[in-house]
Amino acid sequence: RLFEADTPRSNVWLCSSLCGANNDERTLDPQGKIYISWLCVVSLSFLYNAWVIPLRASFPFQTKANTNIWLACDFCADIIYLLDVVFFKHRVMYLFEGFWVKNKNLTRKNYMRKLQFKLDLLALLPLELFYLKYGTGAVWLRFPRFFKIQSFWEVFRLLDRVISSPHFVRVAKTLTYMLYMIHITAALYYAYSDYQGLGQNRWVFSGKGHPYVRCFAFATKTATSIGKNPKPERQGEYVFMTVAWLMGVFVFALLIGQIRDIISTATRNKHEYRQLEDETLEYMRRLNLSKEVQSRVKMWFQFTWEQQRTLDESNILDALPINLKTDIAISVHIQTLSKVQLFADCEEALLRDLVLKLRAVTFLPGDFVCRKGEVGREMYIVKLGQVQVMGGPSSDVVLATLTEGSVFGEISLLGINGADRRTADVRSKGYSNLFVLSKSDLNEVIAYYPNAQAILKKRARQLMRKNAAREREEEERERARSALQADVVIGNPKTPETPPKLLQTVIQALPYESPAVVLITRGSKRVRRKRQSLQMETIVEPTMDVAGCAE
Ligand code: PCG
Repeated sequence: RLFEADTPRSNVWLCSSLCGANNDERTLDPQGKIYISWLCVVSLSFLYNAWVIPLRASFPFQTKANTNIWLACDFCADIIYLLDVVFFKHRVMYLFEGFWVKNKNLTRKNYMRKLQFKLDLLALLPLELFYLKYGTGAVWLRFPRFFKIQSFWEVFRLLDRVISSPHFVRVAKTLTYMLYMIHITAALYYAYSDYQGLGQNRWVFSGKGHPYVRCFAFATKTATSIGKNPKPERQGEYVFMTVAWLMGVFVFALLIGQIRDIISTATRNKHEYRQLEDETLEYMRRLNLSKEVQSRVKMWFQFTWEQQRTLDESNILDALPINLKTDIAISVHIQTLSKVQLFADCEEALLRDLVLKLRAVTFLPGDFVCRKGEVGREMYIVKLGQVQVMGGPSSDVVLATLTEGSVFGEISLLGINGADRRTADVRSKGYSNLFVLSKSDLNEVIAYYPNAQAILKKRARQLMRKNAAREREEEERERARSALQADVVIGNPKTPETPPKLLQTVIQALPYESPAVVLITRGSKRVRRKRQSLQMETIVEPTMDVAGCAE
C-alpha cells in the first residue's frame, strides 16, 4: 500500500530506501573490512585510555618532562573518538524488516536513537578543561573515555563472526580482561602504598625496584592466589587483600573456566571422534578380533578423519534451513559433482534434490564396495580415489577403473537386468571415498526427472550389452581353450617360423577329419593369419585321441 497514490511522501521515500533504490554509496557494511578495521583502531585508543588513565593516576609516571608527550597521545586518542562519531558510526547500515537500510539520513537517525550514541557523546566529554584548575596531573578527569567500552565489545563480537578461528579472538578477549584486572590491582596497590608511605611496613610497596613491575608481580600473585605475599598489617590492607583474593577466587576462576571452555569447544569434534575410535578398538580387543581386522578399522578411522573431520557430515548442518544446507553441500562437493556426467546432462534441480541425500563413505584398499549377485540397495559416485569393476569367470579381470565423478551400481538399482542383483564385483583400488545414494532416495527423486531416468537406464543397458558380449566372447574363448588342450601341437618353440605351406601339408597329413591345432609361432603377420584360419577350420570337434600323433 505504500506505493498507492495517496501514500505520504515520507513513506514512499522510506520504502524506496529500504528496497535499496535510494542507496548511498558512502554507507558502511557493519561486517565489512573497512568498518571492522576502523573499530579496531577505536578499540586500541579505548585500550590506551583504559590502561593509561589508572597508570598515570596512581604511579609516578607522568612527570613535568614528559607531560607534553602524554597530552599529545591523549589528544590523538580523543581525535579517534571524535572521528568515530562524526565520520563512521552514523553511516553504518542496519537491518529493518529484513532489508538493509543504506540511506544515510536513515542510518544517522538510527545511530542517534541508540544508547551507543549517548555513550559515545559522554566519552567525548572534555573534562580536561578542569586541568586549568586542578593541573595536568588530574588524569582521572579523563574517566569519561571509559564509556567507549561498547566499541571494544563490538569489535570482539564482529571479529568472532568474521574470523576463521574465533577461538583465538575469544581467548584474546578473556586474557585482556585478566591482564586488565591485574593491572588495576597493581595500580590500587601502588596508590594505597603511596598513601600509607612507601616502605612504611612489610606489606606496602617498598619503593625499591621498578614500581610497575613489582606491583604487577604482587597483583598477579594475589589475584591468582599463588600466595607468598607479605602479611597485611593494617585494617585497610586486610580489606585490600580480601577483595583481591575474592577476585582471584571467583573472577579468575570464571575467566580461566572460560578459556578452558573455549579450548574444549575448539577441540571437541576431534575429542569425540577420538573417543569413538578408542571405544571401537577397545571393543574389538575385548572380542579378541584378529590384529589385521583391528588395524583395518584403525586405518578406516584415520582416513575418514582426514577426509571429513567428522563421522556424519549431515549432522552438523541439521539446524540450517534446507536451501542453505543444499547450497553448502553443493559448494563443498562441487569439484566431484561437476564431474558427474548425469548432472551435466540433466536439469540443475536434479542435483539440488539429490545432493542432500548423498552420504560419504570410506573404503580401504582392496575392500569390496559390492559383490556380484548381491541385492543392489545403493548407487555410488566416486568422490576420491579409484574403484575397479571386476569381471571374468573368477572376477579377476579388471573391466573398468572408475575415478572421481564416475557413477556405478545403477544396474541392479534400476532392475535393468530383470532382477535387482549386482552384475559385477566392485573393489576399492586404494583408499576411496564414495557418495552413497540409497535405492529409495534415488527412486523418489528420479520419478520427477524422466530425462535423468532415461540417461541412467540407457547407460545401464549399454553396460549390460557390453557385459553380455564380453561374456559370450569369454565363453567361446574358454571353449576354444579346452578344445585346444585335447589336440595337436605343431611347431618348435625354438624355431617358431613354420612356413604356412608346410603347416597345410602337416594338417592334411594328419589322420583326423577335424583336428584342432595349436601352432607354436611368433612369426610374421602372414603366418599368424594363416594360423588363425587353420584354427578356425580345425577347432570344431576336437574329440580324437591324438596320443602319439604329436610326435
Ligand atoms: P550393478 O548394480 O550391477 O553393480 C555393479 C556395477 O558395476 C554395475 O551396476 C555397474 O554400474 C558397474 N559395471 C558393471 N559392468 C561394468 C563395465 O563393464 N564397465 C563399467 N564402467 N561399469 C560396469
